[in-house]
Amino acid sequence: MTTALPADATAFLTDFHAVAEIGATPNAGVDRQAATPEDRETREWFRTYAESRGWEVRVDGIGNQFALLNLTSNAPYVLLGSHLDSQPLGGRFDGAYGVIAGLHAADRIARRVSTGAAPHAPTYNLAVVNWFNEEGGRFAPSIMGSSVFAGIMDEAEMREVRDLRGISVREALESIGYLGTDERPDIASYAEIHIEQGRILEREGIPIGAVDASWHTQKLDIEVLGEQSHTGATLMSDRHDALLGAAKVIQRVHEVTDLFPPETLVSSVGQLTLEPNSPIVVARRVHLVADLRADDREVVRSARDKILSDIREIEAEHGLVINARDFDVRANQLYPEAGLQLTEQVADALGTGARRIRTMAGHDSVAMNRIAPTVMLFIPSVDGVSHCEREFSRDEDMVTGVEFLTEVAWRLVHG
Ligand code: HGY
Ligand code: MN
Ligand code: MN
Ligand code: MN
Repeated sequence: MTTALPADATAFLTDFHAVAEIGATPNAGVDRQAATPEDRETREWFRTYAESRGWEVRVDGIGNQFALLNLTSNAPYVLLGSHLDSQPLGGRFDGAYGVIAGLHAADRIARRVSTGAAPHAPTYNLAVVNWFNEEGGRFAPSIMGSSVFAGIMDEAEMREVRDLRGISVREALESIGYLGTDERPDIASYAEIHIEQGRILEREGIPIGAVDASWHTQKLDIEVLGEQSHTGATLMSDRHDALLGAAKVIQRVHEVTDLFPPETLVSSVGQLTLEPNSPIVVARRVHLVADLRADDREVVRSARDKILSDIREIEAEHGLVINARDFDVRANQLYPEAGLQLTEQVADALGTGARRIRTMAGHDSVAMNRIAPTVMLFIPSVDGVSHCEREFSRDEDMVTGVEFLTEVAWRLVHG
């Protein structure tokens, strides 16, 4: 007989599984790309949750959505959050877990404050955010909303970024009614909880990860230009085949990665578009994006340099023009020691244990860590998979994470 979960835990799981139904895909994933109708539906869910508790909801100029709880007058906000947008055919936990956990942590704190459980009057107010377009699947670069908020990216410029169909961020946000004008809240500190998307916590049986550093990541945005011609009538010696060139670029990215010790550098080309994309036409143009990541920025830099010099060889061999540019570059960074020690104190208080861990995945905390004291927490991922329908985290780990985030936020609010 399973022991009954506390009411708070049941309430969280009910909300989490309800949101997972929005944009649900056949094999338990979700497809809720930025500024799509599915994204709008989760935003409506977020707004209803907040407004039903009397919290103020704001939307800023790049679609970031905030729920504000005023616990004390004239004070900045402890901000909890993550993102509700997903990858195409993505997982239902990535991002969404952290937003719903943030809302439930805020709800528990609001109830504690209203019942006088606070050791003293809160020092700060509390807010929860659903960041716009963390995933960058539809609109690149990724981590867009929080990077604009942190002043790392320019709002006007990001609003004009277009998807593969030529729709701009501005047009897409207008179409779902989320191109806001509201003032952004002042932030005292930021805390985010997220699935690990790796295997370490699961393998070690530890329920909480304290993120102490993020990997260096960048993309290479590559355009291969050849010459369109007939796949039958054109002599092989006359062909300038952009897709053949692109295939060799993809192979070289992988071969360069293999030059480094295993798992030192990770890379993949996950996006490719082809023109004109006809079976009897030699391709004129291919656009592809290579993702390069390493703990050590020098590894990424030397791999990038090697790939660029190999591209020159492929260009000459096939009579192509290949343009490659650095894109979405995020320097590796450390998370503050104070936040790690706070996490370890909460782990002691709750008896959960925690271990320090680096993140290879990008997160909104990577942007927020540039402007505010930041705490980043992980919960285990089953099999370490993510950005796929198979992504999974266990209810008990999610429940532990919400309780943990609540304690972290409680201490931050009474800082
Ligand atoms: O870049 C990342 O790893 C994140 O999923 N956007
Ligand atoms: Mn994420
Ligand atoms: Mn993701
Ligand atoms: Mn040949």
